[in-house]
Amino acid sequence: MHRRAVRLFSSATRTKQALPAALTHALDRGAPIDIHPEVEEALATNKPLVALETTIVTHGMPYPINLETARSVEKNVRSTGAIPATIGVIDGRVKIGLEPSQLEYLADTDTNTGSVKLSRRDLAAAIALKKDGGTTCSTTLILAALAGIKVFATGGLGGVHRGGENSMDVSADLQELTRCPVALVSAGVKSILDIGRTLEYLETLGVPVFTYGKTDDFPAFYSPRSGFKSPWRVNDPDTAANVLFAQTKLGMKNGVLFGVPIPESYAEIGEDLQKAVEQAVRESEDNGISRRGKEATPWLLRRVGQLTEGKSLASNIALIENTATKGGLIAVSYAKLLE
Ligand code: PSU
Ligand code: MN
Repeated sequence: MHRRAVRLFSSATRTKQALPAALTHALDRGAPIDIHPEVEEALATNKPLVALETTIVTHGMPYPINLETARSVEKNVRSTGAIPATIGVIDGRVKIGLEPSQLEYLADTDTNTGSVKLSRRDLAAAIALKKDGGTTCSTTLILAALAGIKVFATGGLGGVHRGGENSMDVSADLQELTRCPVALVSAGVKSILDIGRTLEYLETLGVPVFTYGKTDDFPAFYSPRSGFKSPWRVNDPDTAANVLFAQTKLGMKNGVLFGVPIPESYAEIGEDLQKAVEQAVRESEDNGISRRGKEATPWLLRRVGQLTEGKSLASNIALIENTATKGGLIAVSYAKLLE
């Protein structure tokens, strides 16, 4: 308790002036946010930062692979010259940038079984009830935007679930992209979803969608190509950064989605994984999981893992390591535009 008070005090006197205004105001209102010193320094000096989510750690992968992946994703961000800011909630406090021990704590789902999957609707509850939680894309977008972090790398964005036209199961991630001026770099949306309807919905919301790569095909998570076309394509970090900068200059408040295809060497296995995905989706409809809201995605990911004897996990790791690198490069390019 004493240490926390000292840290807040020192940040108030040292660099708070240089932090983004929205974040400063939140801290002034007493928002329970702890900013990692390295992230704080990067924010104050306009160094490139990449936000990373933690639902993939708490609900997306088994321990200890989740921890190893989170670490290697941070390493890939660093390899580009950018600084990772892994975001999560511990004991009701928002962490922007996790200490290694905090990442380990959230990842160890064998011991720490109480972490909540935190979407926008859950954030205030988790803070008030002093919970631990992994932030989904939606909550990570909110907190990245609050902190002025312009790039967020992840594996798969949520979207319109299969049968979503009846169940209305549409991830809050999509809506959040209309509110947060952040580039979300992902391997597309998960193939457990209805990719066509997800793209239609993003069009309705006015969210720009790009394939970041050599084809127009929007990526399908485990597969580089979904069969659906992206409205736009870029193939280098400077152009991606220019898109984001154009939005900034216009004062637009929405995000941008960059879909980075999984490396081509995973294309063949992707086709096998897709068969398991179809089976898992059928099972979830039969056993009612598809109607259980936030439980659906973690259940489907786990089931695809079982059906493919872990092969889906290898692809999942490869694609998120890849988006982390691309996200880092975009963040570095964006920071140069601000010089
Ligand atoms: N993709 C993964 N693993 C995950 C997720 C996506 O490979 O754990 C998480 C992301 O955090 C995403 C969330 O924001 O699932 C979407 O959940 P829902 O469909 O309930 O909105
Ligand atoms: Mn949902």
